[in-house]
Amino acid sequence: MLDTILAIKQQEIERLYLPEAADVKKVPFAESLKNSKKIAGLIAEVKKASPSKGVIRDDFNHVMVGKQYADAGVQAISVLTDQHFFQGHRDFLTDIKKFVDVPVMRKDFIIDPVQVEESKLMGADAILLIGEAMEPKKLHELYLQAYESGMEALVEVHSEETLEGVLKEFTPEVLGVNNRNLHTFETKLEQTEKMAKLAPDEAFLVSESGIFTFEDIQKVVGYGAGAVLVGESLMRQNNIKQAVTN
Ligand code: IGP
Repeated sequence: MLDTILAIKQQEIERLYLPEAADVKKVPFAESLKNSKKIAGLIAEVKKASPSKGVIRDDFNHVMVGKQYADAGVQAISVLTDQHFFQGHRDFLTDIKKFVDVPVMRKDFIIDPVQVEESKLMGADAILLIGEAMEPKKLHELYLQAYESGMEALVEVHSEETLEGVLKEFTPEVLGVNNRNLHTFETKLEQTEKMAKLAPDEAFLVSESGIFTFEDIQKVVGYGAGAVLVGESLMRQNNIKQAVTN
């Protein structure tokens, strides 16, 4: 699946045109996650659909969801901007960013410098970089480009092998463990435990995917996660604010 996604991304990159710069103010991402007073920081994801589940919410409105997350006091908002597989759009991020004060991260398959530039123009405070999508050296280059252009990055890995490769090259400030395998969609929270054992203490750990209950949060925090990234289970709530507060 990941290979198919990346092949389509490559085609999109070839015909990409850059948007006009959004007039927004940068908000610190890592700092917001680290300063959470709750058991873990929360990155809430604006996710209309996914390749494994299809459309998650029929009455989806990206600005409404983003505002509700911000009102509920989440530490950051992740916006899926991939159109082809997740039914997102880059305008979703720009629109949401205008209405909220919390940091907004762009969730997409970023594999080329032009997409980093695009993210900056869209108004993103942070971008996702996926370890499984490219060689560690390239990942590091895009990571540095993000910070040089005033953004931050969440570096995500799924497997031990990928993490080891990344750590040989550099130590990301914020390290995400995707509990879901992007090739098979199999999701196991224990993936966070495995990666936590390999991760250096300086990397702030985020556990991503497959988190549905408070017990799930307690579990990954026990493994060493300082924050969680939650999409589907929040998107299915009738009352998002209440769900976040609980
Ligand atoms: C959210 P979930 O199971 O809570 O909906 O997962 C998020 O972790 C998931 O959307 C995700 C993702 C990704 C999507 C993690 N890494 C990379 C696209 C690309």
